[in-house]
Amino acid sequence: MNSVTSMDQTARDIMHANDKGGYTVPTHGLYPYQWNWDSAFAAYGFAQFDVERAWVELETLFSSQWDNGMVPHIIFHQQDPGYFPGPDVWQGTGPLPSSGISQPPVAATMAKLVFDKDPEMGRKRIGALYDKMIAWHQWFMDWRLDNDAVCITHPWEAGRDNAPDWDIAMAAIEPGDVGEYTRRDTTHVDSSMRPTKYDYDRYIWLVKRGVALDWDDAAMLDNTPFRVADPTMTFTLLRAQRDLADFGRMLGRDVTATEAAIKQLENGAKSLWNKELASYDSRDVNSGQWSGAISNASFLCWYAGLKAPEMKSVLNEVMSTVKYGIPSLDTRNEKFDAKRYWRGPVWPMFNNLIAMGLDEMGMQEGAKLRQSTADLIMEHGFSEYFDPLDGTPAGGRSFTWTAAIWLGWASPSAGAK
Ligand code: 2M8
Repeated sequence: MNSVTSMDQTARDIMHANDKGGYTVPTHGLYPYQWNWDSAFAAYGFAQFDVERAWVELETLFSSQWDNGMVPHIIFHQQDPGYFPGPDVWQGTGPLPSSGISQPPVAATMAKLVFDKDPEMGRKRIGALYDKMIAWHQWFMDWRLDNDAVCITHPWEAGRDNAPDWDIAMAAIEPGDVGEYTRRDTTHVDSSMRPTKYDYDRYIWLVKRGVALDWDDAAMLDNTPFRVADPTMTFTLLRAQRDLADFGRMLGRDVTATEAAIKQLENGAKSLWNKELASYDSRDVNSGQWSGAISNASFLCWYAGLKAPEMKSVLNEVMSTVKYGIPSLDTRNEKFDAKRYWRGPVWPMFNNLIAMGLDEMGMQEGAKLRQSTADLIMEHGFSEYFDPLDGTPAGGRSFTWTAAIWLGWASPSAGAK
């Protein structure tokens, strides 16, 4: 067993090794670019020992913002042949080479945690970022709502790429004309831990469609081959709007619009309640069907500031079926696959978000989840994700967000620094 001190040092070493100067890659090889929500977690990790570097991470992320307010999910600062699809496929239309979709907006929430580490420095840095965050959040409100819940237009947008949540919407796509392409991910990681070719054909088809429409929001909304109302997006945006409103009040800004957005998203959360499943769930907008999946995103309700008492027993039931944390899919679901990416494995950064909400609601499960995540990382290392039943590490190794949440939350020394 490793000591806490040596684990803390290893986590810092991983953050340094993945630091490309101004931005951090999730892990070398598999993900050689800057990813949106990975970077927000990286800022949180850096803030534990270098607050200045943490702000730079967020500032670099927002330097990729498009004119329409969108902050892309990947920023291709320099070409790397190890990843597909790269900038030539995506053809983003922003100031830097980028993808054409976004990712769960956790940046404002992570900025708040960074701010708290050094409020004096934070007051100097948050002003410019605040306006950019307002524009980004507004872009979601303008282009992504269905019944006031936030939708995704590509599975990669939710960050839970191959989750069963999208199975119905994916099945409705016929990617006949997708053409030849070569995946790179399966040269880095065993294919049993990654999405299938069926998934990738549809991922690439959707990218090509976006390119053909020049990533124009209105044109994309005109006809929506893939549109799913998603708890990840809805809950993270709701939480981020609350944190942004706090920043706004501190800065003496008018926060009326943000407060209205919070009300709207609270309403949207209601439209994600699947009565039959007795859980928050994803809803396919085109068919109106529920996915029927209790995922780790279902448990972001508390993080979003909702009381959600009815989710407590669901949480305890799901947690009782695994050794570590919260699986990305309820083990009792027939689609549960312990090592396949977002269809079963446990993701430490997701546990961190869920536990933030549990702690804030005064629920004891937050401490339990932190302990189980700490055990998982102590025993099995800093991998991208893990088998929730036995802890087998999966996906990429020396992973930025796992190191970051270790430093900020899971480590027994976190909070004591
Ligand atoms: C995974 O997604 C990328 C595409 O965005 C991929 O598989 O190529 C997801 O786990 C996503 O949530 C994450 O941000 C990204 C980098 O860690 O990898």
